[in-house]
Amino acid sequence: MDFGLSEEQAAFFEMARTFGLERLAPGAAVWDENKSLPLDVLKEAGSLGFAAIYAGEEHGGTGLTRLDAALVFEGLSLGCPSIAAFLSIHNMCTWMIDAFGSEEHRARWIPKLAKMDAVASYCLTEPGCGSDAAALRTTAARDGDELVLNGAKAFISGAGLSDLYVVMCRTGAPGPSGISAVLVEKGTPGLSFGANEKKMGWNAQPTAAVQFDDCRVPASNLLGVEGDGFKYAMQGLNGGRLNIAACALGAAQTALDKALNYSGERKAFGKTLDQFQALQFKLADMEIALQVARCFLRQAAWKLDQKTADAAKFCAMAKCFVTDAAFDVADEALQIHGGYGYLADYGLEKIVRDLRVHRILEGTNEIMRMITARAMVEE
Ligand code: FAD
Ligand code: 2MC
Repeated sequence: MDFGLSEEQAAFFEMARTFGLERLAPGAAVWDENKSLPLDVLKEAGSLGFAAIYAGEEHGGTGLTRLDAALVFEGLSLGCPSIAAFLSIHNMCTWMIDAFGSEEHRARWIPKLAKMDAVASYCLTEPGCGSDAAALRTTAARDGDELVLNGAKAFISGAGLSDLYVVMCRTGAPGPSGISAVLVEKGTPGLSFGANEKKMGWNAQPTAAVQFDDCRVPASNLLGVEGDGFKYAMQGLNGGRLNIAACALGAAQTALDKALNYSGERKAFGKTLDQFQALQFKLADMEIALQVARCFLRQAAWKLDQKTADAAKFCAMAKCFVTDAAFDVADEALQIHGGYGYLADYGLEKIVRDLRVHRILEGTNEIMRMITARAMVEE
């Protein structure tokens, strides 16, 4: 067993880390405060191959592995988890189109998505169902050569800004097998968006409802096979969950690095904080938690690359463990900064606000436990 990174993987990580620290970190606080997404910076990320990381090379994807992607998202989120996570959702959509789309879909969209000349959103959640995703009610009814969409999606990252929406909707009977995935382009009559939600974190990216009112698209916009959309959505989420975890990991590492530096400078009772054993043990526990999280995440990514039978279970377990551990580390890092941790200038409170939602989206950590337990019972 080789636990080290190959030379190539170390280079990908270094490239992403440098981009995260030099291109994302300096703007992160301002983007958060102004609630603005830096599309120009995202395009730069696209030019490095970070917008279609595990899409095939045929149409301009980068053709890397899930493990490589986990490294890239860890590196980027050292600078800003909100921007890195936005890119991760875009990557999930890009991969779904590359993996399940027709030759026409792939030739049309992958080159643009890979360069961030087009941005994609993933539309599964609805106002009435989030965790129980297979209960979704948005319909796509066939009318000649068209599909007519009606319904609403909630909490859609990138809604209003994105050029392309991968929409999971009902084309058949209740339950997962009646769900299909359909591509809807911005500008299609009948497609509209709610107001940008006011959020605790992830402020650099928009989140809004998406509404379909007799929204007509060509029937050829159906992604893959009718009735297989739920499975595509879940397969997309396997990789998405790894990436969301990787984003939490990178941001928590930044929080830990800040806490270590601060505890070496700040004095109390005549010595620096890092001389108190209680705080040394706290720092040690944080380091242990992140190293365990990193190993576990990379193992899960490796399993997805190898297509092992237990890969989906490992993606769920890693998402749950890593995002919980990363949030706890970020919160402890804030605590080590005392009152200064609570001030925006120190950068800790933003990380805590951003990482809170990693325990909720792409499947709550309760649902990750449910997936794990179901697999255990089946095994
Ligand atoms: P519910 O499903 O109503 O759950 C409420 C609570 O009950 C949770 O704690 C949940 O864990 C718990 N619960 C539910 N069922 C069970 C059970 N069986 N056992 C134990 N506990 C249970 N969705 C998209 O499709 N695309 C996006 O781009 C997207 N972006 C998002 C961005 C943000 C900022 C946020 C906040 C959400 C986003 N989501 C997106 C939606 C997100 O995936 C859902 O919020 C999430 O899946 C939970 O669904 P829900 O909010 O409806 O909660
Ligand atoms: N990988 C591959 N296939 C999967 C899968 C996975 N992770 N999960 C389910 N499937 C398949 C499953 O094998 C089954 O296929 P088949 O009929 O061939 O046996 C089919 O999908 C239906 O699965 P279930 O019978 O398990 O469906 P059920 O409704 O009981 O439960 C559950 C599905 C709870 C696991 C799913 O609804 C879920 O993951 N809920 C959480 C929703 C979620 O993650 N939302 C995230 C929205 S995106 C977001 O937040 C962003 C920020 C982008």
